[in-house]
Amino acid sequence: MKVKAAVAWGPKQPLSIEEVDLEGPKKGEVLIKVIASGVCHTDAYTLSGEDPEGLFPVILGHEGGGIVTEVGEGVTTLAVGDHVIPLYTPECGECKFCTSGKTNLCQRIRETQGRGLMPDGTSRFSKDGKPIFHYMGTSTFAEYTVVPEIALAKIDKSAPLDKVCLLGCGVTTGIGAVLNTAKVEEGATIAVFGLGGIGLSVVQGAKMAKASKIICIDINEDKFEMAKKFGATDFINPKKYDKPIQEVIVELTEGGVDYSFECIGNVDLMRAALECCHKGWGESIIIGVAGAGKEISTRPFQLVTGRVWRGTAFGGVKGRTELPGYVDKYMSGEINLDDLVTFKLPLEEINKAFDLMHEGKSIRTVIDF
Ligand code: NAD
Ligand code: DAO
Ligand code: ZN
Ligand code: ZN
Repeated sequence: MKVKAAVAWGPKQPLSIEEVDLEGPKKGEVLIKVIASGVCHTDAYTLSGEDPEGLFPVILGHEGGGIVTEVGEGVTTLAVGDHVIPLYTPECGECKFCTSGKTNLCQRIRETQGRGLMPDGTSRFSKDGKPIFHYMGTSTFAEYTVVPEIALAKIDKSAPLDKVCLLGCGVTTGIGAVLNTAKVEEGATIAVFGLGGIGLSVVQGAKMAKASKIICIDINEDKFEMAKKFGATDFINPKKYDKPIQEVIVELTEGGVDYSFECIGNVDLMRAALECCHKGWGESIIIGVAGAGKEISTRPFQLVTGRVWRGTAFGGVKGRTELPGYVDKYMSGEINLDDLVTFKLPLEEINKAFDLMHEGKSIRTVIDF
């Protein structure tokens, strides 16, 4: 079929809206009509050329919501008409990773997904006979997309897809990092570095966990008002200090925070986030994705003296099992998505969504198909 899609022909180029060919779903795959898709910093990161796994030409997008329109051979858990959220971290339920009980990083289709292909090693998208790569197994910047069955979470049909699409990445990542990865307890103190969609969702998660102090660090002070709305208690603009920001936070908290979260992708701030943690028990969670070739460093004594460094992908959330519950929490008012949608744009204006992100004017722009 012919579908309209935003194609990234190469790094640093604007996305090009065109009609591309999309083959129907093969064995174990599902065709979905994309209803909405958020634009995440990770899409911009791959488009920038900084992503070592970045492939071109590609159809980006990984924060979508859609409706099943066709199922391939052997698909048993989804049917036409089901509402779904695509998962860049799939859940087969059977691989060594899924059955470990220790991680959400299902590896069943990791190798082909990393090569921008469906599990059989080919792409469903093409233009003039030349293949276009899939992105993170999801490619939601297209009117229709093909996704493996194990990479789709079936959700409540009454949930608005133009809101719950944000649960396909940013919001789940932030809340999951707090509840699943850090397991923040009531009364804990928190520092959040970066107040984009991810950082604000960490703030939201910290509030849900009943953290006592939620300190936000960002160089764009416009973000502080929204963070306050989500439950943040203290605000720091590092540009206003002439000493390392970890020192400022340690002083403010009488020894450091219980948990910190890096939501930017800056290795210097990853160090600051670790070093602002309390001696003996403070844990720092890396969420931000750093540029190709970047490395983190600290004095090993920081770890010897009890600080812990961890990372998280998709907030440690197992998508097929746990995401429907996140949607239900939105429907019951326990998760706020509405305030995070700062702009809605048609696919034709998707490049504006990237501009708004780079200008620091948006939290999330949702593409409304
Ligand atoms: P965003 O661009 O919307 O937000 C980043 C925020 O960081 C902005 O508010 C910006 O002002 C702030 N910032 C930038 N430089 C700063 C500095 N030097 N000091 C303080 N603040 C600074 O991005 P986002 O969509 O929220 O994504 C954040 C990061 O999380 C990205 O690296 C993204 O790739 C990553 N990410 C990771 C996962 C995961 O599963 N681990 C999932 C989604 C996104
Ligand atoms: O299993 O090796 C693996 C890779 C899993 C991919 C997880 C990606 C998480 C960070 C990227 C940002 C998400 C948009
Ligand atoms: Zn994302
Ligand atoms: Zn698995």
